[in-house]
Amino acid sequence: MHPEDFKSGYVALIGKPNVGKSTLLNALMGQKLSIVTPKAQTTRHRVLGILTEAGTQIIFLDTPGIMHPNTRLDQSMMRKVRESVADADLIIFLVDARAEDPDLQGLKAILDRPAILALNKADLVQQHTLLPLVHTYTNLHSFEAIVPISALKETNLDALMGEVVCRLPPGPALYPAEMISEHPERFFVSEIIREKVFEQFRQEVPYSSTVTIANFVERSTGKDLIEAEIIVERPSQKGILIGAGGAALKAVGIRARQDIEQFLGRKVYLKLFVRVRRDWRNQGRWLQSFGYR
Ligand SMILES: Nc1nc2c(ncn2[C@@H]2O[C@H](COP(=O)(O)OP(=O)(O)OP(=O)(O)O)[C@@H](O)[C@H]2O)c(=O)[nH]1
Ligand SMILES: [Mg+2]
Repeated sequence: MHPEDFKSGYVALIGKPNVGKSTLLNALMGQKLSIVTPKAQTTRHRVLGILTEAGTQIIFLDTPGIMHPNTRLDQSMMRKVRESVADADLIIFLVDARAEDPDLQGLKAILDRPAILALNKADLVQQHTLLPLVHTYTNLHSFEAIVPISALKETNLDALMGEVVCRLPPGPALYPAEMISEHPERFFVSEIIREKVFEQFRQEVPYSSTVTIANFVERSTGKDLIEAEIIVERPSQKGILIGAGGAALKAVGIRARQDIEQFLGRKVYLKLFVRVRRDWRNQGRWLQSFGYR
C-alpha cells in the first residue's frame, strides 16, 4: 500500500454521563483502557485509545460526560470535552436509546463538527422505539450517519466502524503501530483503583475521591511495589473508606490488585493509604497535583 493511501484521525466519543462512552472505547479497542461503572461521571480524563489496522490509524478520545459544572474538578472535566471536540476529525455522539428527551446540551457542545450519532444501549429497547428518536435527532443536527449499537453486547460495532473509517482524512500514522495509548502505566493503575472506589462506595464518597500513585517501583526480582493514595475531602469519608478494622480498604485493595495484575501482566504488591485534602475538588493546586489541570 502507498503511504499516500493511509488514513488517520482523531475520533472523540461525546455524550452525557453514563451513556456508555468508555464501554464503547473498550469494545472498539478490544481491551479495557477506560474504567466503566454503573455510576454517572466515572470518566474524568481524556483517555486515548489508538487503533491501528489495515491502512488506518484511529485515535479515539474517551471523554467525561457532559454536565453542568459544580466544582473546579467539573470545570476541568468539561474543558477536556471541549478540547476533544476541537481536536476531533470526527465525533461519535452517543445517546441512550431509552432517553425520551434529546440531549440538547450535548448537541450544543459538538458545535458543527462532523458527527455520527450512536444510539447506544439498543439492547434495552425494542427496535421500533428507535424511529422517533432518529426522527428527533435528524431534525436537530445534520448527522453523517445514525447507527444503533450496543457497546456492552458489542452489537453493530462493525457498522459503526465502517461509518468512521470511510470518513477518516488521509494522513500518516501519528503513533507507532504497536502503541495502544499514550498514558503511562501509573495512570491506568490509579484509574483501576478509582474504579473500585466507585463500585464499592455510595453517594458522595466516589465523587469526593481521587487516586494518586505515590511510589511505583519495578523490581527485577519479586513483585513490583505500588503505593497509592486515595484522597478524600473529609475525615468522615476517610473513615468510610477504611471501614471497620480496615475491611473496606482491604476489599478495594484486593479487587484493584487483581485488575492491575491483569492489566500489567505481572504480579504487584499494592499498598493503599487514605488521605484527607479538604475541598480538593475546588483547590487549584490540589487539582494540579492530582493530574487534573
Ligand atoms: N445494557 C447496556 N448497558 C450498557 C451499554 N453500554 C454501557 N452500558 C452500561 O452503562 C453504564 C455506564 O457505562 P460507561 O461506559 O461507564 O458510560 P460513560 O458514558 O463512559 O459514563 P461517564 O464516564 O460517567 O460519562 C455501565 O454500567 C455499562 O455497563 C449497552 O450498550 N447496553
Ligand atoms: Mg466514561
